Amino acid sequence: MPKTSYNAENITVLEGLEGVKLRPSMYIGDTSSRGLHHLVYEAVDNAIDEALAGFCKNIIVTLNEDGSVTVEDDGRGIPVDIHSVYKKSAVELVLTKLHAGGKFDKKTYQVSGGLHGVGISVVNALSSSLKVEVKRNDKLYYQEYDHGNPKADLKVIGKAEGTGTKITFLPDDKIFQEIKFDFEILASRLKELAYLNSGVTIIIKDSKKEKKFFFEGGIVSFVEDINKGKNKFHPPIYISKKTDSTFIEIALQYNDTFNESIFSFVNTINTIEGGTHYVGFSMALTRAINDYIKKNNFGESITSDDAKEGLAAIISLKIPNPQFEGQTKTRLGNSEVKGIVNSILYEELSTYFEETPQIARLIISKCMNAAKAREAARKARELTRRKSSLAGSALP
Ligand code: 0RA
Repeated sequence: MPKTSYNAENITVLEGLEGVKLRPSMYIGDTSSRGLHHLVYEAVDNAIDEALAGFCKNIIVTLNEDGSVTVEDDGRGIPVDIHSVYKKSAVELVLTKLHAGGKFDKKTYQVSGGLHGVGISVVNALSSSLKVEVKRNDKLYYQEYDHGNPKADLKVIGKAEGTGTKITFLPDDKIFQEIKFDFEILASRLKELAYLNSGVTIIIKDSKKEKKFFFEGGIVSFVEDINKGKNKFHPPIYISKKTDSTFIEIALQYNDTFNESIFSFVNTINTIEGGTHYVGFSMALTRAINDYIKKNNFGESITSDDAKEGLAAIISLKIPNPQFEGQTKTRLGNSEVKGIVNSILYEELSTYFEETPQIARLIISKCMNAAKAREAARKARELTRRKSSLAGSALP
């Protein structure tokens, strides 16, 4: 029964986590393996936020023998001071209150990379046990939770060097269909995060193996890796633009295959269904190439499919209010983004073509070959159709 003595804040705190337990899918998508792994991403996102703010260099994810996971970072450490209204440590508020990030120093585009961005309290609510250690003020602080409920207040348990946060949690087997983590699933997402946050080292390990991801070159390294072992036409082209609230980065490099390998991310979320940023990218690429063809009287114009043949590219955006649409909420809907990406890429690419005509010619002849092949394939198809329609009457 609800107690009438609770004030408004208390109710938010208490009901917050109960709501998460009642409807976990609303917060983490589902309670299958996908949702389970999302717990780790949510915990890692908090560390990534510290890295984006410039305070964290290393993140270590450990899959423990008992089935729990530890996420450790060398950021500032979750604040430990007692909140004047709640009379609880900031650590406890961050772990028990939805959206209690309290990071007022964050730039607007530095929104959480988590699919839902709900914070570490959701991980706590969905864990049968969670332990947090914070290194701050040369002290080591500790607190433990049981199904999201603190077993005791945060307390000092020793001295510490440096700063950081270490969270160990065991997912609740009453909530998740299975609670076994897959090393490779986690590793591939952590690798992606390391590409998208250059300079941050992310390690994943269990009792048998360890993988370390660090990419000084960020998305340029990403493109280089996609093109590893393939013939390249030019060094990767890197374009970046920062405005007040948005940050756009694009890396691209053509190879001699016929496949398109374009990956797009918004606030580190892989937008596999594409969206306005991808449309803007395609438009700018095609327009810059067609302009160059026309200007130099090279011949017929190409289509956007021709422009993307043999192209490896990463589009990474950091924007304040992403609108995710589609079946899996991985298509960017923000209409303004199309024009922004289109104009930035068009301008930068046109300049690049002007400044490096030898590379421009290589890229353009590759695209014009794609156009020729497409035209030849169309003609061949038409010819076969004509033949088979003539032969059709002769069928038994
Ligand atoms: C609130 C405020 C500050 C940092 C954090 C939370 C924080 C949370 C997590 C979760 C995992 N690792 C974390 N690291 C930091 C800002 C602290 C300050 O102003 O000193």
